[in-house]
Amino acid sequence: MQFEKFNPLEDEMIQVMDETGEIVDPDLLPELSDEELLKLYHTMRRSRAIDSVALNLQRQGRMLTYAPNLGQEAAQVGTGFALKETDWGVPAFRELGMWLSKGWTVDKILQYWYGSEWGSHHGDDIRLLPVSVPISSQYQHAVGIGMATRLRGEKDVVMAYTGDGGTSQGDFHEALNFAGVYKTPTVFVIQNNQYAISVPRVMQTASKNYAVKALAYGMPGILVDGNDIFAMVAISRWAVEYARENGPVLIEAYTFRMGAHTTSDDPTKYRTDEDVEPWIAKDPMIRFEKYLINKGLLKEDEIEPLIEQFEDEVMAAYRSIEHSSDTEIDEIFKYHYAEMTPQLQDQLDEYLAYLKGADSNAQ
Ligand SMILES: Cc1ncc(C[n+]2csc(CCOP(=O)(O)OP(=O)(O)O)c2C)c(N)n1
Repeated sequence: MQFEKFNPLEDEMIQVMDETGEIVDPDLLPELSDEELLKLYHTMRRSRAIDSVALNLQRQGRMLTYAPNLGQEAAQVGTGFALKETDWGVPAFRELGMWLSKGWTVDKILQYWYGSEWGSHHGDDIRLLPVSVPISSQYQHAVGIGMATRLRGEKDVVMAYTGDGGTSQGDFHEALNFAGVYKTPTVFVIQNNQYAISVPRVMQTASKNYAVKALAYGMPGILVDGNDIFAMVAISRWAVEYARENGPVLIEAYTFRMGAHTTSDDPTKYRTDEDVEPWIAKDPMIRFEKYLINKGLLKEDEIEPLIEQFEDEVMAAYRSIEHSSDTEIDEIFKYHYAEMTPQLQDQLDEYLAYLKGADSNAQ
């Protein structure tokens, strides 16, 4: 239970690998086979390939609004990697690396961003909730799932994500409060990427950091370098097992959103090159690549072909879903409950009658 006593009030951040790829805390270096190291790296690279292809497609008018993850790959992949197949992932909307770790396939992810809810239909065997746009509402769902697993006598863990902006929502505090009271098996991850759209961290909270918020709810809160894949894996592994046996944990992954909030946003309106510059050297991918090259698991000249290979794969996945059919109108009503309620059935009937009327008026 080495991190149970971590004191976020001291404002120290856990780091295992520095910006040059050097291991600065060997005691915390997680045990990972060569195969696992490459799996982590490939998942991070695949995530970046999806981002880059999706952004290009959006600019060509072939993709709807897209929320990029550039710079946050270690925070997402490192946390997702720590989950067992039977554990749950409960995302907000910027968790691409975790989605890939949980098995949501590239074609389905693109289908979702392409505007089809069928993209969220990733199969009952994948314990992953769909994207949640109402900020922090998913924290409540995560606590509920955790309570349900305990009522059923199961030992599954639920990992729930929000952003720094999400901590200002009432849902965030309600969820943490009841998780603390009922000791639910929840790992709360705050991806602190320094901005909630245009609102910077200083306008979001007067707390020393986000991890301290855990203390008020009676759970450990740990501040981690979110751009350090090894720190993220080490703390997430510990947190998942702590949550499984004892109760909730909060992790603040300290990172930076290198790109825009979404393709509808222009970050130059609210931040300068000087704000972004220091984070270029902290890039989680470059750091990890330096480590892998030093270890002999990757060669410098293998990186470009790998990027090309992944981007080609993403493009092929996109072609398989481009022009896929639209959601049928009754599907909007059908899936809220296992069976449609009479009220929903009335609303559907009313809408179908309206469509029929509009159609006959047009003739
Ligand atoms: C309840 C609610 N209020 C406002 C919005 C509009 N909105 C969408 S994203 C966002 C900012 C979220 O910031 P943060 O939680 O830091 O996550 P990030 O976008 O940085 O990943 C807001 C305010 C929303 N989706 N839901």
